[in-house]
Amino acid sequence: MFSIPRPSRRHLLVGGAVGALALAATAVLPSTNAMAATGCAVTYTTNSWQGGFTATVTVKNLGDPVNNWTLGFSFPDAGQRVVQGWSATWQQSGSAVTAQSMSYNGSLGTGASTTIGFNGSWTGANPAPTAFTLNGTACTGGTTPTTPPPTTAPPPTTPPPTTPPPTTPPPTGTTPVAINGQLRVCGVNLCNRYGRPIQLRGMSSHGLQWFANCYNDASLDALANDWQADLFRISMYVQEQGYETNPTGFTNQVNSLVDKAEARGLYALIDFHTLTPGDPMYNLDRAKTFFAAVSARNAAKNNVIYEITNEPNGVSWSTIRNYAEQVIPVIRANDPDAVVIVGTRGWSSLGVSEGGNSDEIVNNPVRADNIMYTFHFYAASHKDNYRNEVQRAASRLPLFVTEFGTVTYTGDGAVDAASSTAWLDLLDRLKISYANWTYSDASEGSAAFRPGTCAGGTYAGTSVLTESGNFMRNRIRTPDNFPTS
Ligand code: IDC
Repeated sequence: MFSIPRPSRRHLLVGGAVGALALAATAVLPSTNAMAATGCAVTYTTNSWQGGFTATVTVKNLGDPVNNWTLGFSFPDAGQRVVQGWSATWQQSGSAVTAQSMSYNGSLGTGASTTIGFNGSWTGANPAPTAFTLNGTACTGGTTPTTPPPTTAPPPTTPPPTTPPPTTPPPTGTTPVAINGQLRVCGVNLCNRYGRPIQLRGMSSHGLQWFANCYNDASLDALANDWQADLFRISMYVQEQGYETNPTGFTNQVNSLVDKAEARGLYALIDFHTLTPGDPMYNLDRAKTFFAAVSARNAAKNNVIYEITNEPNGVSWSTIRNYAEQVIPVIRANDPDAVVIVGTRGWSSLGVSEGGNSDEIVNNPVRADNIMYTFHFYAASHKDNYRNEVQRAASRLPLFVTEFGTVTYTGDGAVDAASSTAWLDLLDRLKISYANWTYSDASEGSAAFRPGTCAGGTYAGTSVLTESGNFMRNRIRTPDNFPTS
């Protein structure tokens, strides 16, 4: 399917809670450097490519409980740099690196662990650091390891294993997230970890409050494998019996779907689905609470994109912008490198449905980096004048079609195949990412599955699909050809 170089992946386990763990790790990964320690154990894993890498660092506290902590290590090569970190405050001076805990992950009980990470760059070579400290205490046992160093022969009573114990296989490297990694906005495009523009194609859930039974392992397997999608939009309505009625329950439901997407290498678009009332300020406090929770919980993942308001309507662009400038910092405090998408005026029509156009955004953009703007359309209702505005705006603003339908704006009616094709051809040409409304079995023309499909539990193949579902599966299944260098 994809031809890509397998990312080089190195594992290093430094320190172990007990000698047996250290020995087991040594047996599994002969090149690792494992020594016992009393204070802490650190796992440092990188995904590296020419000139860059992503490091995932798990810190386990083996000493007394701490309320805040600083991890320290030195890069072995002078050309290694931390570029942007997450889940900690990262600093580098010469080759010395420190990562200071955040408010939400500072407390680490005895035996507790937390995962932090960073994107880095390298020039000469990219070896893993070999020594770590936690609040100044060495995690390695230093020069007096309490278990024999790896070169010491095991005692004769302990024969070396004849076959290595099972290990967690590295990612195969063929899923959308494995290939593209952490995304970021570059110019007007969404770019992958190689800094190259990509287009993500996928499906939106329906309201989680109504169609929870459509989102499970089988349906997400079908989306990833049968549909070959890149993206799953998680539509969490705020009103209409949504988030406002049970913040904790809906937050947990969203997080669990983020995990299911991650397990399949899909990007997860977290949609704070405001609709009525149309003023996002009505939900400002809820948005801050919700996004603080999901961004802290998912900060270390590289598959999450945040959509902070679905379809503002009946409000000015300056109100939407004000909302965005209050919600984005809440996300950035926890997850500084994630892409954030901002809804636009007139049901995310760039203002067109309320008599405006994208100039109001270009002239008064949201003051934040790494953001995109939402455009939505329903193909049977929105045609050439909308397409012309998207084409005009696309050279000036990073756009993301987080929702569209093949039918009318009611979500129902017949598929307009001609207009849908014109739209998707345009989005493909401009490399604008999209999610189709909906991956559900709602009794309406926009739903991909026939009514009753979710109760039946079979999602793959075409026999369960509506006309819209069939149209979308055919569009989404074509190869992505993501750039790999
Ligand atoms: C529609 C659903 C429909 C539901 C209605 C109200 O398809 O079943 O009764 O919402 O909650 C949007 C919205 C999206 C709408 C969709 C179709 O983002 O929530 O879903 N639509 O009307 N904007 C334009 C169209």
